[in-house]
Amino acid sequence: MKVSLLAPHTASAVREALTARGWDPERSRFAAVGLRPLVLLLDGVGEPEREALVRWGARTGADVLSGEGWALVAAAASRLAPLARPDRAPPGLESLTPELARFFSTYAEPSRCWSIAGGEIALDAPVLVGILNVTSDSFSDGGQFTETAAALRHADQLKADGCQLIDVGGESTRPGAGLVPVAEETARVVPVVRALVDRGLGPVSVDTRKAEVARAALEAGAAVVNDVSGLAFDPALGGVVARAGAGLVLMHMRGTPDTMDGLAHYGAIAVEVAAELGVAVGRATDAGVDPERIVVDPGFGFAKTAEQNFRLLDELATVVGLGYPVLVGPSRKRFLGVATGRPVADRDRASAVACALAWERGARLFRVHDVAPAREALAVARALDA
Ligand code: PMM
Repeated sequence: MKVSLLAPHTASAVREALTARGWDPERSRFAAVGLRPLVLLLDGVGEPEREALVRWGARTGADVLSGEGWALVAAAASRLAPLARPDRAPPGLESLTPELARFFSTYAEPSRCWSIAGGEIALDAPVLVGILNVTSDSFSDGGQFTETAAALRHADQLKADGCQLIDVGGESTRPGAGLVPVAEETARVVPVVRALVDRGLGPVSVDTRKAEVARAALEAGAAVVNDVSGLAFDPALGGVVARAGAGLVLMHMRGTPDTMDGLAHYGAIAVEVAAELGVAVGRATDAGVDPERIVVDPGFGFAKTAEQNFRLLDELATVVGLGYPVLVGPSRKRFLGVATGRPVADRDRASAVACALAWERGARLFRVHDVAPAREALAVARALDA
């Protein structure tokens, strides 16, 4: 007898072992996904359900830890899947099936494309989002691209390096930054958005928290709105996005750039960030935004300490578990400087590594200043599971 340890973090190891032994590919794929371990934390569980879960765990061999109002269940996905099926849910656990069914449907079949105004972006391969800041005080490329001509030259470079979406921002969101008036922000971003679209450098995203700025940018041809406040800043923004049929990035932060550093208090950061993003998704769908147009972002550097950013990066699967495509923006941020000792102008290698680690954990879109190194790092990460 010979023992081989199959790599448990990838479904390919089991799938290939089974197909090599004569199972058909579809059955092998299904079995491989089912064998992967899952740990689900259920909050808001009533006492009868909690007792029923403990009994079910004892019967099936799934691990169940629980306390008042919560339960943590751990087992292979195939063992937990019946809990999500109304026809197979064990007695006493029927009330858990709707939420678990929602989780399992996107776990088994994650979105393969993102709908934006006038088109779609495929998510099978990493999507590079190039940053084009037209602010006078952005922390990383401050003031360099304030002129439209310079912005266009930079956009040409981002495209040549392989980015698929250009994110134009006219308001710095660095810690402590104040508000830019609507007229000034609009005057910064709209000419650049229009010039990019006219030159065929789209699709273009506008990085703004404000409905008026977004409306003007969408009229100028932007296809996506990237809101760092997750629709918490301007109640009118969701409706503007919905009416334009634009894509929407909902980023997590707490407070505003001038108050966020004092709000970096978490018990379990990934679970709390995912829950708060879930609330942002609710704001978007209540405003009429189609779920297929929504992307979520954990908001690295926004109301998080360096240590918390690393925890969140490592536990990104919790955010992916919300069921929406995930965008990450670690580019040149302070936590990468803390780990590497590098100044802001020398963090593109660290940013590329962070992107590759995020891809492994389920992120699909990557907002970066320097596209070329991130694209290479992601090409290597992607080659592992292509
Ligand atoms: N970071 C910044 C600005 N906008 N948008 C999203 N979706 N995610 C981010 O992480 C993010 C963002 C701040 O960085 P910058 O000033 O270098 O653009």
